[in-house]
Amino acid sequence: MESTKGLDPRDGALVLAHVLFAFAALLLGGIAGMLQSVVRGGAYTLPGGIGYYQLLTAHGILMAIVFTTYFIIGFLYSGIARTMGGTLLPRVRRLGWTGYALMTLGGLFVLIMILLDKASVLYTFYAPMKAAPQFYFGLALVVIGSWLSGAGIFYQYIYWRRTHRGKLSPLFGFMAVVTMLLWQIATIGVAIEVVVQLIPWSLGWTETVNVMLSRTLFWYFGHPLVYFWLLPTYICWYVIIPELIGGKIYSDALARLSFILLLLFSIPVGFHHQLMEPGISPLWKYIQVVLTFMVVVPSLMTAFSLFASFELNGRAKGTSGLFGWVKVLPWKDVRFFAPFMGMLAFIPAGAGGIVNASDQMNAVVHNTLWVTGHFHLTVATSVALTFFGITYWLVPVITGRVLTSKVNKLGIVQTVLWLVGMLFMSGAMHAVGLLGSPRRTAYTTYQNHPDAVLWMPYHVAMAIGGVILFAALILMIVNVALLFRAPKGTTAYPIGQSEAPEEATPRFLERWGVWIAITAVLILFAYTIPVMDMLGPDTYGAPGYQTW
Ligand code: HAS
Ligand code: CU
Repeated sequence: MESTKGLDPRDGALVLAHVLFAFAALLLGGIAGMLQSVVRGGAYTLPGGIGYYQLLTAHGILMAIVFTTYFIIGFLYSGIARTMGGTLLPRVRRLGWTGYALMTLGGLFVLIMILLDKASVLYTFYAPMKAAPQFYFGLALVVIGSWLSGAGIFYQYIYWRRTHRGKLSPLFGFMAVVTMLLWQIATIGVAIEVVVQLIPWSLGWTETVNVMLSRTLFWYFGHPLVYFWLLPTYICWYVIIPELIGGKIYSDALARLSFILLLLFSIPVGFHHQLMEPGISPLWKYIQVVLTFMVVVPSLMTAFSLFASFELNGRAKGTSGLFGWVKVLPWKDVRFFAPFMGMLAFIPAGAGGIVNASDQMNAVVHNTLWVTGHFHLTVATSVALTFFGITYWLVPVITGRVLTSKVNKLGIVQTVLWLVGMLFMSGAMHAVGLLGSPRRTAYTTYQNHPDAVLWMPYHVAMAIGGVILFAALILMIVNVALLFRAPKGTTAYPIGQSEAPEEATPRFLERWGVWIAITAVLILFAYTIPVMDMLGPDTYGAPGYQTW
């Protein structure tokens, strides 16, 4: 194990640039989110000709794409620097900065087009809604930038392996490689959609677009996208949390196996977002649903592993009984408390996902606010709270400061406020979704239809939640600012140690060629025939629409 001193300042600058950009996006996206919730609650109309869908597009992209991607890349770079060599190789740092520059340039294009109201197509940018070409160019640049950032991570890892022959790679590094591998393979789908279909179409070079194909390519990417958010969250839960509670990683081998399974099964499952769509045969939907249930397994393994780690820690500290271990967890430490609340939220969140994936139940919840409730629990609670938890030690590690007890306390308040806001908002979304209230819809009473009248109290609860969440978000921004004013001191980068010796981890887990090949086979199996159907002679192309 390397020493636990801070980061090389040059690496710290790269990481901080990513993290601060992420929080700027969170602030802007949060303003949009709060406004949406009060508009939908019927309490407010947007000024200055801002459209509801324009705002919703900005919210989705800033939160789901910008906040997550920047935070993740920053966090991964910090961890590979810390665990694989103590500093980034100059070439890796260059790749990181080039990726950052390209993503930022592309992101600015995207944002400007949304602000100009030329791209109110929501974060899934479904065709045949047609945005201005610059919007799609921006997206392509973001993807290319992220590929360079990923390449940096691979390079550092390959160099480490070459200079440490026969040694097991550090768990953090291994997990960072899986995360970026998942991302590189998944983004191929959206890159094809954007470059081959959407750009020529929005430039007017092609008249129509194959909608089924574009949605399929999107969800080929869209599902692994949600695991791209989840894997770094799992890195924190597997690698960082054991150290913060003063315990050990339960099993290095199990952690690696669960990441490999997530790589294999995250991609060939996009149809679970398209269960209600025509044009895909039920057989292939069924097959992808089976694969979806496979991808639940590594999450259950993760839950098991976390419980084991907590329980062993409790036993080592002399607790007994079924829940004795709960008593020795560091409840007053926000670095633990926030991610732990994320884990807790992930239990109902994951259960909701299993509901979504079940075909008959998907017919009930699809396109309703239930789905919005689902992803506000997964990404906006489990993932977001974990990223907040990471921030409380990552920023001090980089700036050479300490987490003061004041910021720690504010952090706990922030977490609780976030949870309360989410309970109102996501809880109401789940409930009203079951009553049929649609997602992606501005305020309307449908001419005072009795159903819509029934929905209104839930929409008001969503708005209350939205306002509480906004207050929590502002507090988070304040906390980040306070971290920069904390007293100087040393903060250790918390990397957990494994219970078992290095030999306990089978080496085949690092046979990347095998895992990539199996991933490719699974993808080809799940997608080849349905995509050939979509390219067949009787497919219909749609012209573009500007619906806003
Ligand atoms: Fe999902 C839609 C199915 C997980 C995000 N999902 C979405 C959308 C997003 C999203 C953003 O099958 C909307 C996309 C859009 O705009 O249309 N989802 C699943 C399934 C899972 C799942 C089966 N989703 C996630 C995660 C996300 C995410 C993770 C983000 C991070 N989802 C769907 C489906 C749809 C969908 C359909 C389409 C719906 C539709 O019709 O449009 C599973 O992978 C979940 C597995 C998770 C578990 C939980 C394990 C629990 C753990 C915590 C342990 C806790 C501890 C603490 C140890 C089985 C690991 C305990 C302590 C104590 C004291 C008790
Ligand atoms: Cu999915």
